[in-house]
Amino acid sequence: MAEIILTIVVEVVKCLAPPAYRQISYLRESKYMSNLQNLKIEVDHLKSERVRTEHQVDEAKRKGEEIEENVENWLATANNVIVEAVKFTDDEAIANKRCFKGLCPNLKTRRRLSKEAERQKEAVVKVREARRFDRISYCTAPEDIRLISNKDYEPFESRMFTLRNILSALEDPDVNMLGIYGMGGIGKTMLAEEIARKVKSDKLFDQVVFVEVSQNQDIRKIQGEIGDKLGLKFHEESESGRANSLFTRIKAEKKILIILDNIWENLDLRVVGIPHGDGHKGCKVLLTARSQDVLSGKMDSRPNFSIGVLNEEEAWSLFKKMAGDYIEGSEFQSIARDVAKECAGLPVSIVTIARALRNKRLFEWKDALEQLRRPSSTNFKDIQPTAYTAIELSYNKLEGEELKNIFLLIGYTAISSIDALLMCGMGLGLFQGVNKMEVARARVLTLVHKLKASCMLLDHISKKEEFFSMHDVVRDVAISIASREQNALTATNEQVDGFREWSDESAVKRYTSIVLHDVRTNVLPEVVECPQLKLLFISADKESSSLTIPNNFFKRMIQVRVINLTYMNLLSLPSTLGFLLNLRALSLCYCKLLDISVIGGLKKLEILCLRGSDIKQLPTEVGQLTWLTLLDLRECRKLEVIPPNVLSNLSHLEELYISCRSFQKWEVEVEGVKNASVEELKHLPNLTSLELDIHDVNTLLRGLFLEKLEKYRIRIGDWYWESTNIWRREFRLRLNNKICLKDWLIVQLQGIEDLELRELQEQDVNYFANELAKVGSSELKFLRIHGCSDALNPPAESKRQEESANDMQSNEIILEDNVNISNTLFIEKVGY
Ligand SMILES: *[C@@H]1O[C@H](CO)[C@@H](O)[C@H](O)[C@H]1NC(C)=O
Ligand SMILES: *[C@@H]1O[C@H](CO)[C@@H](O)[C@H](O)[C@H]1NC(C)=O
Ligand SMILES: *[C@@H]1O[C@H](CO)[C@@H](O)[C@H](O)[C@H]1NC(C)=O
Ligand SMILES: *[C@@H]1O[C@H](CO)[C@@H](O)[C@H](O)[C@H]1NC(C)=O
Ligand SMILES: CC(=O)N[C@H]1CO[C@H](CO)[C@@H](O)[C@@H]1O
Repeated sequence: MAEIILTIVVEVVKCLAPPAYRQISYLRESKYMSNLQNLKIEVDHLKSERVRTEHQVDEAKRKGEEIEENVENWLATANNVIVEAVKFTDDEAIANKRCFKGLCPNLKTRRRLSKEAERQKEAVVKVREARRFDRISYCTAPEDIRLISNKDYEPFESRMFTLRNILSALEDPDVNMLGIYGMGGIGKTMLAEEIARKVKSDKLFDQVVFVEVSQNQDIRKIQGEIGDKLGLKFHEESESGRANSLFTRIKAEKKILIILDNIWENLDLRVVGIPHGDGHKGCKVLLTARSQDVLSGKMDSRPNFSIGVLNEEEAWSLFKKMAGDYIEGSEFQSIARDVAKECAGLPVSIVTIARALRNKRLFEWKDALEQLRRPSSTNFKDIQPTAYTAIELSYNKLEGEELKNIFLLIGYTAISSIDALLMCGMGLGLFQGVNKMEVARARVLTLVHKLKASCMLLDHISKKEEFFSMHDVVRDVAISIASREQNALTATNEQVDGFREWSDESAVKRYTSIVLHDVRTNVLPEVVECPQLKLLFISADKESSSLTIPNNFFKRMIQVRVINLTYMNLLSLPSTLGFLLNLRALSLCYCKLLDISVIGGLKKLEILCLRGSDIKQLPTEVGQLTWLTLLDLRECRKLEVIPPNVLSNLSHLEELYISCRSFQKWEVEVEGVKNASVEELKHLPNLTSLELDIHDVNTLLRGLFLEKLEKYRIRIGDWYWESTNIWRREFRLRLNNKICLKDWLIVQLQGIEDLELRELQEQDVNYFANELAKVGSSELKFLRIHGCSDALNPPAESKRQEESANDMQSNEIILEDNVNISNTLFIEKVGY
């Protein structure tokens, strides 16, 4: 292009100028032209240099690198000179066009222009030559987006406490790896991010690196992420090579915190290349996981901190923030509060639901509440997709079918005690290769512990080991999975009312479990065809326990193995119950019962629970249930008759509970009388757990040997009967000084853990003391001995005062913890 213009210009000038003048001006002209041409050439060179540089800059930027300052400056300068030169040449072109019309610039101007062209050319060349860079860009650790303040973070009081504890643990020089655990969606990552921000702003660490590990822990990716954040470029291909570079790079940091978020299994820090512990004291690692086991077992982090659900006010405040503050005080307020409650303090639910309802109309809120209150097993996934996915993931990660099945079972049955779980689990045959109750109990405890450690179960509010609870949202997920994978039906009163499902025969036929909670009205059909049914739970509403069961109800559920009916009116127990030849566990707790002799037909029955029922008589037919391993007659306050030889016939019996104001009419001797005798228990070879209250000391047999028992709770005399399950070897005796125990061996003291004696005569106390000293009592955890009643041996008023001044409990001693009592210590303390 430039060439063409030039030629034309030269031609034009030639024909216009007179010859002599033409000569000089021609020389000038050609100088000018060549200057102009040179300028244009140089500008083009510079332009392509600029483009080249810009490409390099773009590429570097794409890699997230920072551009060197001199490069930026050069580009700016180059731009300036190019713009200037281009303007100059453009103006010149315009001037030339005018020249066609006889408006050529005069000589003087032309000389000036020529000089200017030359000057500009030199400037351009200078700029071009100045382009000498060692490099265009440099790597930085880009500011981690997580470390930028998050306005969504809510400083909840309940979390602040944990946060402060974690921060102070991080300052502890002895701590080098610590963990946070909690269920999916509880906000572990949020908290970890907040910690990262805090330590960064408080300058607790020079560097903070946050890496998401997640399920399919990919070592290369983890290395890459840490490397990126430290501005480290790996030149090695192999994992171990990269680990070495990373190791060296991290060691160069004086104080560094590495947060590994969302760990699912053991992650070998050395394989990744993270120095820790004595390898590099300045490097601390913070882990988050859903399972405590991963933290303390596999990773051996300590201390570890758990995060629980938000309290109601915190939940509400988060909910408002997400749904929009306008709901406070608006017509939405009350329904919004109800919706928020349904999220049960789980942040992931609160956030997703509140966001989804933002700016929605009232009827949409109402609909959402309805769905949340009664999620059908199939639509739950749609109501709370995020929570669902989070929890389902944890479910999928549970180790082994047994654990998964137990989790689902707890979910859809809403069982909350070890005992009930044991009964159902045994009844369903869930524990492979286990046929002893004691072994099964240990298994159940282990499984429940694992579920708690995975945060799929929570500690019960009572904090007792025999109970547990499940978060509502987790339960909804369990029900949903159980419905899909196992055809389990779960419904509560509202859903049962006008229950249409019964009429869908093909659906009913597929059910393997039916669980109906708090049923108020008689909704059960006369017969249900459930050939695959394994488990049936029906609990009536406690207040209106008039719920009955049609006589043919059980007729077509021949495979059923577990039946649990609670608070029902079973005065006429359906005869079809007796046909259930596969039934292993039957629980009729708190039911109205009259004649239960039909259960004599349940030949395979292993577990029978009649706790809290009002039976007056244990039918003789129970004696035919020779496979029975567990018989629970707790709280059967009306039970008057246990026929003789029924208990003794139950040769497989392993656990027997007759307590809490249950049967008291034990016969003193077997011969010639009609009620059962305590003596019969001696004939149960496999009895390992026994709970027994004996009111009348006279019915007590001599020598109740308990050496085979793993666990017992035996109380003789007047006691307050609390209805908790037994967990250890406990013996309580209150004699009221009625009889003298000398020569009676009542209980095997070996291995006893809890012993309480009241109102015994001195010789009896001595007897126990001697026995205890003989067998040793290393397992004794609780010992309480009260002396003889004051009526018999009244201390003088003055003496009593003096005593209570010396020893608050006068002649009572309570020793907790593991005590090793020697004979003398024992006697001394008692003060006899
Ligand atoms: C039976 O169901 C009731 C109510 O759902 C429950 O409390 C109890 O633990 C269950 N018992 C067994 C043995 O499953
Ligand atoms: C004891 O069990 C046997 C079967 O083992 C049975 O025939 C007998 O009737 C039972 N006795 C009583 C008193 O139930
Ligand atoms: C008692 O237990 C032993 C050992 O577990 C077993 O061999 C035996 O068959 C059991 N006896 C009865 C009557 O269940
Ligand atoms: C068992 O004892 C109760 C109360 O003493 C008595 O009413 C009942 O008749 C006895 N049982 C039998 C089977 O005789
Ligand atoms: C605070 C906390 O939960 N600490 C526990 C962490 O794990 C160890 C076992 O590794 C327990 O002993 C701590 O009690």
